[in-house]
Amino acid sequence: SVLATLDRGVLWLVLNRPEKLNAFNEDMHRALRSQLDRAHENAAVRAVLLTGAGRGFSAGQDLGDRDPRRGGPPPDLGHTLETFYNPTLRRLRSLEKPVICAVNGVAAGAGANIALACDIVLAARSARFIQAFSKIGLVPDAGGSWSLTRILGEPRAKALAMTAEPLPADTAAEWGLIWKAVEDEALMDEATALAERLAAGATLGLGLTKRLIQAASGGSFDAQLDLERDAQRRAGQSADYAEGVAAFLEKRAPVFRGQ
Ligand code: LHQ
Repeated sequence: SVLATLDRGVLWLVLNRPEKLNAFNEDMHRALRSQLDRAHENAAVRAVLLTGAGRGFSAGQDLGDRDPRRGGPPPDLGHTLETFYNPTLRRLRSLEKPVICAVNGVAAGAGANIALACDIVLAARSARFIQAFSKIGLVPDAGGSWSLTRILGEPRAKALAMTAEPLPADTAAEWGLIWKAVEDEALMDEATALAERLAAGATLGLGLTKRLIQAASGGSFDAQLDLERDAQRRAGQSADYAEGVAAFLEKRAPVFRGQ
């Protein structure tokens, strides 16, 4: 249910249940999680590119998985989050490699918020982000209550979450929720070029950059200066830094190895 290919340092992950708009069932969760673990462990993976097969990115939780009409006790969705969603969200954020998301079509519920947890989000102009939870009596999950509020502020976060109105890709870009909206036909070319460029870059430094920027919203200016010092100390000892400076002085293109 997740197609995975490693090409030029980019681990392509394609959510692949197109007949269900790539809604998440347990199988897809396991597959995505194990691929993200692979991305973490394998030094040959220098960037990840996440997208969806077919006309949607992901419709969130597969609502057919637990049909309430079948009866039985109410489900423990907290357990579902703890077991399946939260480890994946934590892995996406803690992975010290750039994760690019190409939102090829509708992204709803947890599907929208998984996209928003990626580092650089490109969306097809026809894509929409829907905080669908309120329509079925649920609350935003998969990190959405955090990312929407941090990025947009309470007024827009609350309106999106309470109304479940679809947010067009262009507006998402205008509001700073994503990096950019691009023409539908150009999405995969742009996302691939970006992922390949980053994968060929000084990825150790990019991983440290990711960690640093994510730490910023939780701390003070003073504490952040300390974190920058520590990260720069580490980056300054990397082979890529030596190569970057040598290439600059020799007026040639650098060859980075992510070390
Ligand atoms: C689907 C789904 C879907 C199954 C489309 N499931 N089949 C929840 C609970 C548990 C634990 C933790 O977390 C969560 C978090 C969540 O993610 S809750 C939110 C779940 N998602 C939604 O409520 C979105 C439901 N889907 C929709 O509102 C629409 O499908 C959207 C707006 C995404 C797309 O609309 P359309 O473009 O009109 O497509 P469609 O509705 O015709 O869907 C195409 C097919 O995909 C259709 O199947 P069919 O056999 O009739 O062709 C849908 O039933 C199926 N599908 N979403 N989440």
